[in-house]
Amino acid sequence: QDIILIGAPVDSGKDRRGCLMGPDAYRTAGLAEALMDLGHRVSDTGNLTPQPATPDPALPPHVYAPEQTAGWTATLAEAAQDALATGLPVFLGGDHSLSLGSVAGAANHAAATGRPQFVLWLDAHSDFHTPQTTASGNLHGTPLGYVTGRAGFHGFPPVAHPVPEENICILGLRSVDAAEREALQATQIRYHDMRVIDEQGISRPLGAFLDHVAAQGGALHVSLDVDFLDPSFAPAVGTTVPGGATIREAHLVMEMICDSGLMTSLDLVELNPFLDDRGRTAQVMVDLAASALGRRVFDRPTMAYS
Ligand code: DIR
Ligand code: MN
Ligand code: MN
Ligand code: MN
Repeated sequence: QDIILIGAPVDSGKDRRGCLMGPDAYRTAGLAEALMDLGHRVSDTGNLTPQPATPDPALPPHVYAPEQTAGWTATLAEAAQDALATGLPVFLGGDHSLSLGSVAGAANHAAATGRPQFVLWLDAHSDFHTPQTTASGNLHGTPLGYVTGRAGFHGFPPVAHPVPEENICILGLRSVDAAEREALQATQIRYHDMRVIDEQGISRPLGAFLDHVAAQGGALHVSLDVDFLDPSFAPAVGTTVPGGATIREAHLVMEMICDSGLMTSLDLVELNPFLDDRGRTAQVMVDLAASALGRRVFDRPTMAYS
């Protein structure tokens, strides 16, 4: 497969800094080499920079850095659409506000090729806010609100092809505020919190969703937030929430995605290398990406985790 690594050092989606170092942490942890070892052709386009954008006075004043994120959204939507014409883009974040652009661009490409767009959201949070409903003012909590076409994103590029709610599956939830929960419950989004995963195993809800995507002939965008994982082995994220996916649950998700053959684009988001412990979170994210793109348990190279 042709894999295109796209550096997206987005750091405007929340006020805690550090995600801008994410792309280089993935490079340092050997992402390109891991994917080449699996037989892929890998290119690295380097890091993008955001288009200039102007602030929109209709946004609530507590929203953090909206014009930077609006600029990133425009840049990333174009980059996603362009890359999908030639391969499978992997967005090296950057915080989760990069997915306003990566998912919107993927949906544009899918529409142009006559396929429905599906999204798998692996996250402790549902990220379904709008600039009007966010209490924190942090736009990394809004990408699913944006790509489903919710109102209130003043100053952001219009969403040409909103992703239908019923085409979205969220796995890993364990931090959803009241406003978001109410909004989510009124939608067709398939969301599964950690309790469901504890009770049923992660393969059941995921398998049902992947079957659905396959039956619809869909394109699948996967968005992997570091905080989907338990902070005991993935500490490098600003919004750790205890009780996350285990390393095996996360690899199983990636292996099932690989087996499905459905993934057309991937985000690796919210890694904050400033908070990491000798690079181990970056390494886990690289290993998960490798599982999604063909690495198997039994031919995993012998690695020394110190
Ligand atoms: C939180 C943060 N729900 C907010 N969201 C995060 O600020 O609205 N998403 N961290 O992954
Ligand atoms: Mn997120
Ligand atoms: Mn999260
Ligand atoms: Mn407006």
